[in-house]
Amino acid sequence: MYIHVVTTVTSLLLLMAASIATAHTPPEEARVFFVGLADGAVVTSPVKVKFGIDGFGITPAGTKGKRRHTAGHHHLLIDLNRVPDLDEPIPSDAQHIHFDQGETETRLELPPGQHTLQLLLGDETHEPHDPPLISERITVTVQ
Ligand SMILES: [Cu+2]
Repeated sequence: MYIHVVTTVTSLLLLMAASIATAHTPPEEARVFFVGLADGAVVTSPVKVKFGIDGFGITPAGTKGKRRHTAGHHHLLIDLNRVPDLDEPIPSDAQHIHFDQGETETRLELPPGQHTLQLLLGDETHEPHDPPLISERITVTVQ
């Protein structure tokens, strides 16, 4: 009982500290995910990829004002072996695709074979949120 109370108070304090520390903190239940594309799917190129988000919003890169605290934009990570540095802006190259306009889907040209896909939300300056909103990394096979 005593331990339980201490734990609860500690997590409450941590929660308060977190919300004071940064305005770019998504709620704990927020998540990003692929819509209609399952891990292990066999697909043809171009692959239609839809980005889902729950508990947080979508807004274009560079958004000013309060909206930037409650929304971000999607990034598609392609064939990455590891998650990029979550304390830095997300790189922009063929393996890190930014959806600056707040797009929620794309048609992706991929060569035949296995590919991994992962979503990572970024803020107005393309930095991941804290905690990051990152999807499961799925593997698809392009025929
Ligand atoms: Cu970005």
